[in-house]
Amino acid sequence: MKRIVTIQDISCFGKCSLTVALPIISAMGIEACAVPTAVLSTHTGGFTGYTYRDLTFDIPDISRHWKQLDIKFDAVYTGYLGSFEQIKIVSDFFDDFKTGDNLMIVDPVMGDKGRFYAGFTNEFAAEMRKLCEKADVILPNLTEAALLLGEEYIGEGYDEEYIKNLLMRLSELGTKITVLTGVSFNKNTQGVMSYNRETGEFSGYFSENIPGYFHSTGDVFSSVISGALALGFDMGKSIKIAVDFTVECIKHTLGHEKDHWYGVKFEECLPELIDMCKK
Ligand code: PXL
Repeated sequence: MKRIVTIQDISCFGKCSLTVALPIISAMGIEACAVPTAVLSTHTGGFTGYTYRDLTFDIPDISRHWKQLDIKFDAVYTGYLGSFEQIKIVSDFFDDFKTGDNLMIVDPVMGDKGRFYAGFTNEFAAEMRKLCEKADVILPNLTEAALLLGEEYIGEGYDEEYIKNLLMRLSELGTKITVLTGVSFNKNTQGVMSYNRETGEFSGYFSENIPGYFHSTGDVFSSVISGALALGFDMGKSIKIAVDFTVECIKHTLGHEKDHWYGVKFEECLPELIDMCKK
């Protein structure tokens, strides 16, 4: 049985980060372990008045205990990190648990649609860039890619050459595989493009573009791709499973956006994810 540790916040209400990653990873038949980076009453994407308890300084103690127990992970997957200091501590966590044949996967969660999520700064983005330098796989969206490279966000009207160039420059951070999400060359399709620095190969996988904004779909995608890679699927197949499942979750939420504006109804789609992993 494979084992993943995911490092991100727990937003107690709102369906994102750990409350998405843990059930998805478990459904894929993988042992799911968690390092909570912060406890929030809700996520920050549309709620006001949320509580925030920082757990940065619990992380080294958790790491120390797990090292004593000699616990090993097939993948370490990081998502939303709540503070600048946390990035350095998570970087130490990578040093503690990298074995040479496991995967360090970073979703550099910082923003979307050209804007930072609440509380993030350029200083944070510069530090996140350093964590990406230590990763095997990074999973930025177009906004996060621009923030990592310190350049202007281009949200539409770009072509394949622009995306390939972005991927190559991101991979110069040192990552083996760079997966760029939310890529859309026309209004009917949306998907991801990836670049493998070792083989020099680009690949793309696109599905239908469903208009609207669906919170937490980045966390759904990243959890699934992390699980698929840990299970040993190749990059192409892992991307396909992650895109197809994310689109299923969005379709399942369509028509229920008023009650489920804060996160997609991924739960009822988990049986399909289990099937996708069998094929
Ligand atoms: O889905 C990314 C995410 C994770 N965690 C928290 C967030 C967000 C996005 O808004 O607010 C707390």
